[in-house]
Amino acid sequence: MPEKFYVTTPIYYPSDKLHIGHTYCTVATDTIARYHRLKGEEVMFLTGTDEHGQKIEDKAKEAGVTPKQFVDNIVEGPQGVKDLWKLMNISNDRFIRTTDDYHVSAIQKIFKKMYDNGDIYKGTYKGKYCKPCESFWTESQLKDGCCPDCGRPVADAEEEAYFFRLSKYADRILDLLENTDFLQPRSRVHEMVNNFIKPGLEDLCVSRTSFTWGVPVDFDPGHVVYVWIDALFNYMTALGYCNDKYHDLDRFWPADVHIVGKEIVRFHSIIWPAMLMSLGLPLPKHVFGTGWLLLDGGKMSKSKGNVVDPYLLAQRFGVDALRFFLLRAFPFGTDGIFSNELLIQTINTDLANDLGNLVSRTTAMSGKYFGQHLPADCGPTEDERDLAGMVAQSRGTFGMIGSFPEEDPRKYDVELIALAAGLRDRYEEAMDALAPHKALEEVFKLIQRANKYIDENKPWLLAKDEANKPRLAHVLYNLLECVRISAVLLTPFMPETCEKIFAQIGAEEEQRTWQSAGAWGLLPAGAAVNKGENLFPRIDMEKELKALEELHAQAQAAAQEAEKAPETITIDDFNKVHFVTAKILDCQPVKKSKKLLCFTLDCGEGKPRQILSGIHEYYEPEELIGKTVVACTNLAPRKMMGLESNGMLISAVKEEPDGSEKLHLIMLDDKVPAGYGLC
Ligand code: ME8
Repeated sequence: MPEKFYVTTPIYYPSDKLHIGHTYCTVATDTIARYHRLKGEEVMFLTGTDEHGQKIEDKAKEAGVTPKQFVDNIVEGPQGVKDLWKLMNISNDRFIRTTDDYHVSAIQKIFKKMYDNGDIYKGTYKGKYCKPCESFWTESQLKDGCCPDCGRPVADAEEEAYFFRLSKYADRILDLLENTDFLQPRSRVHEMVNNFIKPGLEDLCVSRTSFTWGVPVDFDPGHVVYVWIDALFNYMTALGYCNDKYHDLDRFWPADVHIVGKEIVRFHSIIWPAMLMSLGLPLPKHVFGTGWLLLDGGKMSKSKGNVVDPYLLAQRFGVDALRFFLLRAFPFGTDGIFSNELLIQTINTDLANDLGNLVSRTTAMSGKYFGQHLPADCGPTEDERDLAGMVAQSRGTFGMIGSFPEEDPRKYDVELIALAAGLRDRYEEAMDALAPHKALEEVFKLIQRANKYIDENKPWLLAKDEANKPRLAHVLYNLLECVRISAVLLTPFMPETCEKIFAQIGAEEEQRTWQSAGAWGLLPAGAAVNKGENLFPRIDMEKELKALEELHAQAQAAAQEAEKAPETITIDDFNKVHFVTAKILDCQPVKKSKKLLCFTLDCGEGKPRQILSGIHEYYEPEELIGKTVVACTNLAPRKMMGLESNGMLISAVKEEPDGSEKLHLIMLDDKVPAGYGLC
């Protein structure tokens, strides 16, 4: 049975198009998944989208579509989440959407299980709420009175809600974080312990009544499950926990590692294990918190207008160059500062100068001096094989690499071969420690050493004398082997480029495997070598920066334009909406709701009409009775808090700086009779 490996990305919140920061995390996870597949393991790589919550409900409302239509467009639509992962060559085995039926009903069962075992109970929530983050906070958790995650203002919140007994698990969580390697890198442990556990873990509010776009609590209508419970369990429902759609739970749970951004480490390393403990389920083996890609010193966000578009970069530089850059330029686990200069510089230095040059010089010289095939006897000598074997056996620590007189060029061979033979082990160690940047560093040490080897051996001089041809062939063979081993190990990072390299050096399937990367001399000496296209042409930094700046400005202008100008509709579209004048006959607060008022209206229809409106924060019911307002009467009926609403009252909306909205009911002169249409 092959070893199994289960790895996940966070499931993305489809409130906007994804940017390079999201792409970073998914590309990293994809590379880790591909690495384990390369080693012959059975891999489950899960990604997906986290589609519930108030922010989505609000955005959908703003866009004039249902929440499901809204998320469908961002997840499945053009340049949506799935499109982006396809473009970036993401090899996920499964994609979960939290609106999938099997997940929704699984979450209901999970919530009920925790309710039945006493870990979820009903109470009243009083505290602070950050709407953009959908997070509740206690006063003591706020930073300068604002949300400790995003720094934005929070609002007072009070509602009847269900709570999860997080406090009960505080000691076990502390032990898990401090005494095991569950959470990585280690620096994240101190953050969690000092910021969240030491101040005291309070029970967590896990249901909402202030909006409806969520998984309904099936035994208490009006409550929806807190979006983080819904989201975290995706890692298990996507394997079949509490549903019949999938059946891989025994095979893949517990997960080997959840890769997550640093701001959601809290959810994954405190709340998630506590809920699993409550249900008696095994914990994931590791949670790894990555850093952020920052821009201009801050996090990328649509509202700051500083997002970097992965589509644009992939189109200009190629998918593999972009994938490579993300993992080469930023140590995994710490923040990195993205810039176009750094991107171009990384491509020019590592891919054009080092890798691209090595491949093109090696294949070009093989073609020029020997035609398509090197002579059959140019492969490794017995001594070289022994040396490589010893290096591999000692897992790269073998130090004695023979001594040759100063003028003997074989000293270069020995150095090169020793470096290549120990590479796979050093690479493996780095990848297993979730340090892909270190793995790349090791591969590039060989690539740079091989380029130096060309300069040391000067093949162009060797080619001048027929007597040196065997040496020349051996030098080229050694270079091809370095290219082959490097390409095997770069495959998880740049799958398409490595395919091209294998084709250029004539490496067959069995010379592309993990096993083959640990052995020297596997490429047949007479393999068919073909100089192909230049893999990474050098980029003119100045010109490219200018072009990117222009494209970015154009894209921003187009986005601003689109935001300013709402989609136009025809007069026929407009006429579809029935606005009428309405007299308020009665108005009552809705039980258990802070926001809703229930109106009885005369719309000139011969019988009263009931409409619910979320304006209790702004008006007392009695001040509205007798007023004349505007109602839309042909909206599909909708149930809220158990009551049917048959239309909508029209208000003016003002967005406040903290993201909340203020509504002013549109009122008409009371002399206007009820039931008049508006045109
Ligand atoms: O957090 N640099 O979704 P999300 C690096 N739905 N990583 C970044 C980034 C940046 N500039 N911006 C975002 C959620 N990310 C939840 C997850 S999992 C059960 C639920 C990362 O779409 C961010 O850190 O807001 C997070 O790990 C991921 O993108 C998804 O963010």
